Amino acid sequence: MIMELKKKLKKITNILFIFCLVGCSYYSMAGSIPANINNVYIPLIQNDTVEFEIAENLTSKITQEIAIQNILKITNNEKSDSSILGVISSANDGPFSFDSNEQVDEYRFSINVQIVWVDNQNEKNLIEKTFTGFGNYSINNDPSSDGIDNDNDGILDENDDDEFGDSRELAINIAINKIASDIVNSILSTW
Ligand SMILES: [Ca+2]
Ligand SMILES: [Ca+2]
Repeated sequence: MIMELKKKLKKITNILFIFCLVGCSYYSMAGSIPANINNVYIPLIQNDTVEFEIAENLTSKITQEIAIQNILKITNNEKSDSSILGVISSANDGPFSFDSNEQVDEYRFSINVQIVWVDNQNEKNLIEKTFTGFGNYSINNDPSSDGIDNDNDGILDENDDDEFGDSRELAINIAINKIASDIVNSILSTW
């Protein structure tokens, strides 16, 4: 009787083992993060534009988002499992819409950044993509009363806790936050 039970248990264990094997290989085929990637090194993003401090702010925002989401361990060691490397290729700031007197009503600040997430051991790019972020603002009015949905979230002016402060600075931060969250979502979608 006991022998029979042991045999049964062994059978179940074997089945579970096979399930695990199938399961694990299924996930790797579905394009999960390679098992060798546990941490990420994020050096200062290169800034090919004249816009001051955006590279510093974007680098720290990406680092912060990854830490908050707890996806990968952040390391300062270049010999990491993976690295996120970026180049801000453009930062444009220009008229976006005009009023009936042909005066600029709305400006748009937009940033383009090329990002690669590299698997250092296999020298393979896990993500290679250009990310874009923008924020709209008025130079005549405060973000909380400019009639512009500055961060494009569907909530306007005084109803939106995020719409306050220096209008151009806000637009830049909105663009940076959007890019950082899109990068983190891209990493998550490779899971
Ligand atoms: Ca808003
Ligand atoms: Ca506003």
